[in-house]
Amino acid sequence: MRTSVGIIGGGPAGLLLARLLHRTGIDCVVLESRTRAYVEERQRAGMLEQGTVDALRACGAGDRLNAEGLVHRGIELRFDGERHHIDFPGLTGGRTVTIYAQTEIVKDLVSLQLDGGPTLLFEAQALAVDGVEGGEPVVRFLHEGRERTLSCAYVVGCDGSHGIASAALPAGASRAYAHEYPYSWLGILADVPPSCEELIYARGEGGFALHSMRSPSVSRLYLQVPNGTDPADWPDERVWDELAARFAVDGDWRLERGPVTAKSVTPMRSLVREPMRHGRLFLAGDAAHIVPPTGAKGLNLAVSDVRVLAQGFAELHRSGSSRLLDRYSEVALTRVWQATRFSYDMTKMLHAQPDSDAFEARMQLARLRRITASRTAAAELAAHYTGLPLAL
Ligand code: RFL
Ligand code: PHB
Repeated sequence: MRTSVGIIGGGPAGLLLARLLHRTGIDCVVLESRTRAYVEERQRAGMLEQGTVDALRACGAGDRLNAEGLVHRGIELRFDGERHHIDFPGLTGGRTVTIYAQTEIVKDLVSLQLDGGPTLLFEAQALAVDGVEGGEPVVRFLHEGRERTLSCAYVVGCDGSHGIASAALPAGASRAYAHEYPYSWLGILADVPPSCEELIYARGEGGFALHSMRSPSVSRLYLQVPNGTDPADWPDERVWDELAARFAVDGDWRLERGPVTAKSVTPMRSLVREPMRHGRLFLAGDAAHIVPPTGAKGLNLAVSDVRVLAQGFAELHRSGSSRLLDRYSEVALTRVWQATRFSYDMTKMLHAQPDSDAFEARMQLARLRRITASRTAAAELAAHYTGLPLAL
């Protein structure tokens, strides 16, 4: 097989890139190692920045998003038994965020691609990328029981945090900056209407808790748990009791409980690869960087990466100029480092330190009090949460 842009990974980054390239007349092939059902059901992100929503609409993937997405005008910060609303439009000149599950974005993009879009192969596992420093890199992959090759002008690794594309960067060509956090998130999906209208980020007695949602009838909730936690040690009743304790406030508020339909534990880490390109290989999305989910930035960064890349490829296709493509890593990393810093600060501000450092706990409260007392501090949080502009 031969194509202009070989894309490894059919998650949000790979599928959106394929869609954007297709619309500018550039041919590409997407190789996805899992089945269609698996990628469409994988529970992950839910909070979309305005720019992400705009990008999905602009490429024709906005129909269901417009009908089913829940527009949110802020979040609630909960600590010390108090509730504080952060008003996004008021603090950012009108910006909002939207709840629309990653599973639904993937379904929308897959169905557009299978309906006359570029080739998308499921159960096609990339094994290696060869020749990224030469003129025609080749992706070797396994499909239907045999090894095949895809020759490309360029390869984009959109294969997530456990993919193989980053391994094709020769030692010394790119550096990984990483940070591990001493806690994980236990996430549940529950068939119960959300107990809130906005997301609640709570710094509770026993640690962090987040109340999110997927629809007016489905809630998504997370609890900070120690690294290495086995979800089997958290029967549903224990999860609900702990959530209720961490969300407890002075005054009237109740956490509604319902049947739990999914439960999993995710470790938290930050990682940035710099640069995000070597020769004819580009990395985008989680293949290039990981953020802890506290800032809700992972999917949004994947989308902004591929928007930059798609514009670079479009310029090359149109005019033969690689000016923008050559700036990809620099442009993308400017945004990536800001989101990495924001996610890190949100994480450190809201999670209980396992060694219960009393001084650190007071620092967390001082940060939260500043955000709720100062319009400037709140505006800074709102600007990052709703998404910094993408400077192309
Ligand atoms: P993905 O989604 O991991 O997709 C990578 C795809 O590559 C495939 N693959 C391969 N294909 C072929 N050959 C190989 N050798 C391959 N190896 C892997 C995989 O099967 C997969 O289909 O990466 P992508 O596209 O970069 O998208 C990134 C996002 O998925 C991720 O950043 C977000 O889910 C992070 N995230 C959140 N981001 C937000 O912006 N807002 C949120 O509210 C939010 N909440 C979250 C999150 C992530 C979470 N977890 C589970 C990590 C909440 C959680 C709990
Ligand atoms: C989610 O809805 O899954 C979600 C929302 C906000 C976050 C993380 C996850 O910060």
